[in-house]
Amino acid sequence: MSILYKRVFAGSLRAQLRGAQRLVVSDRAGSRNPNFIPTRNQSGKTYNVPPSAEFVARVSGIATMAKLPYRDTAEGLDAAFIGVPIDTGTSNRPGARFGPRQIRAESALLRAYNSGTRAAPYESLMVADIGDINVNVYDLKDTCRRIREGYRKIVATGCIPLTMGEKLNVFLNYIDIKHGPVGLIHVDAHADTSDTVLGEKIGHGTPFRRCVEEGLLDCKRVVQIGLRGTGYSPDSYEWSRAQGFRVVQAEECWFKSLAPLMAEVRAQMGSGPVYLSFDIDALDPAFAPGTGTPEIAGLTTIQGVEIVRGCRGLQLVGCDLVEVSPPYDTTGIGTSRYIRINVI
Ligand SMILES: [Mn+2]
Repeated sequence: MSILYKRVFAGSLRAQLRGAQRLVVSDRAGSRNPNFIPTRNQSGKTYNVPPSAEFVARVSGIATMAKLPYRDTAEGLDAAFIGVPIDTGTSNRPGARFGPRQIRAESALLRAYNSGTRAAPYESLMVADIGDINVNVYDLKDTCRRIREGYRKIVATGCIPLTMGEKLNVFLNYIDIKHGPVGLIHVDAHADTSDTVLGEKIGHGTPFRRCVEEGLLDCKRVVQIGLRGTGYSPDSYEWSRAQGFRVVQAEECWFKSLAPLMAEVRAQMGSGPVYLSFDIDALDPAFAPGTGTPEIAGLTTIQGVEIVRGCRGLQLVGCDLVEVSPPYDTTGIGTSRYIRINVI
């Protein structure tokens, strides 16, 4: 062990121990890079870094997302995890209201660096967990109002929301306030473009129809990937194509890498603002059974990761990963939640 390494390691360990004493997290507590000074350029603040499980037991502390600090405001953050624990809009099996809480619990397994991509998110972004929208489990319309109110405040700070919850069109409402119509990368087994379901305009099968009606999407910069299964007509995706969306059905994804597709998607999105909406049921239920409307013959986990990595370089203004329903993940190892937190 070199003297330099000893010094660095000792410094890191002291930081780790400070984190350990506080049990939740400490700024810089996870850094192992001797030259890393985690300051945020805009504000001069240090970055939030989760404590490394080498020094702070994963099972200790409060179960925030990725063991990041909890903040009650998005002020000063570049990005923030936020939960929308609701499943009142589901058409089939409920349970997604438990998704955000369970994902947070299982996110304790995340580490600070990705060895495959060399990604080091805590060295370039100020991130925290800002808790949940206080939803109304009895009233979906009131929940949408509460989401709008909450997200407007987040957007006003310049923070990018990383949402966990149920899919609703309201997430794109807030983005429109700041950016105008956005490009959309929608990864899902379902197009979610129904007009009404049981006479209702708001549900988890209608969000992108509403988004188009409200002018929230730059329709030439919309792609839907992984669509499959039975529908209400021979071509369930006709309406999407008529709007100018690119539709990539699951059959086009079978047996192949999606890296070439994502190169085309990046060209389609260009330099404009893009929203990424990832429904966990895009993945095959063999990988992610914990969801309300599973469809067979879906994407693999590898393809899911290729899609996320293929978004590198885009101007992402918001992301969500939705429809995780822990009660249907009976494997006991939290497969779908684990996949989800890694995708995030
Ligand atoms: Mn879906």
